[in-house]
Amino acid sequence: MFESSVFAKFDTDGYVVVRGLLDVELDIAPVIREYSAVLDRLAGQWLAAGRLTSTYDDLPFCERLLKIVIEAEPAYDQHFDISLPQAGVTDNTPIHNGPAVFNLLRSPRLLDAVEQFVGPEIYSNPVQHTRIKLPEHLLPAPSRTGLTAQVAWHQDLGVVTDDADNTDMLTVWLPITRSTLENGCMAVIPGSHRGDLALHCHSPNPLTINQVCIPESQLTEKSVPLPMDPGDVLFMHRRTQHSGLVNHSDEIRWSFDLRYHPIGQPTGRRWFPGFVARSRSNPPSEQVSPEAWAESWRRVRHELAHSDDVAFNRWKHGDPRCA
Ligand SMILES: O=C(O)CCC(=O)C(=O)O
Ligand SMILES: [Fe+2]
Repeated sequence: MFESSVFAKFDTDGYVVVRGLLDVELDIAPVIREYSAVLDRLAGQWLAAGRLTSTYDDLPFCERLLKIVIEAEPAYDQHFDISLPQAGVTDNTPIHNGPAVFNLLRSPRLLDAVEQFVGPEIYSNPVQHTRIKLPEHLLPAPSRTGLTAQVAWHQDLGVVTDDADNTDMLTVWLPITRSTLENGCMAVIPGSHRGDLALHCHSPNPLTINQVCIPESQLTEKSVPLPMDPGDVLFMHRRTQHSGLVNHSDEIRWSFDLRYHPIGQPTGRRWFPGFVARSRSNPPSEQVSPEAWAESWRRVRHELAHSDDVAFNRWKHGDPRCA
């Protein structure tokens, strides 16, 4: 059980970092191994397509990815992400839903912690990503997205549809590599969760707190950067204002962001598949099969590929307030 100071910090500031919560060997190392295999496959394909001169298979994951992206300039983020994009999905849209990722989402260490925030009936919300960010000065333009570059100020409640306004959604952010002030750690505005949901606009990033409502200088002034090491976990309220800083370093900054809430509450992204991560009242309802989880994403991919694009958020393009 966490000490009461953890919840006091969360209630007052809208976030709390718990150090060393995860087991690096059990929770994180298998994910890196799994992604190394993904990169191995991609490197082979890009070599065969003449985009690479070598597969660089003697390098560890981060150094290898860096070399490959600089040389081949691929749109690499979607090959690694654990969710689908919000538009343009086809039957061939890449997505990675491997067993090591599934085990991370269901890590008993993680769920024991989440349970203390959201209770014993835990749903894994499908708003989930991995962000593998290259140094921004080395990031080729075709590879630059919200998953690979800085993330502007926003509230996570702003990225879901309004049916989830009362969902007790908890954001869980965890680094796979160390995240530092220099390489673009997370930054938060303490206490901002006590305010309302601010107007979000579609630029400069998709879904950014409107600069007229809250000027960026005001956010930056109150911003608290959160350097974290692998094993540390950040828990964040759905209205906490936060951003992912620019990676000014020469190293990769890699993280996962996940969300959980009580079973039965709207996810705010109804087209995507979540799952029962833990149910103390009905254990057989828990999703325990990594294959079934991966299959649920493939099924949705197929459905979206054969239907019109659906609206994923509450903010309209061209809102006059965003001009
Ligand atoms: O990792 C980042 O840069 C941003 C992540 C984020 O916005 C989140 O976890 O909600
Ligand atoms: Fe966020």
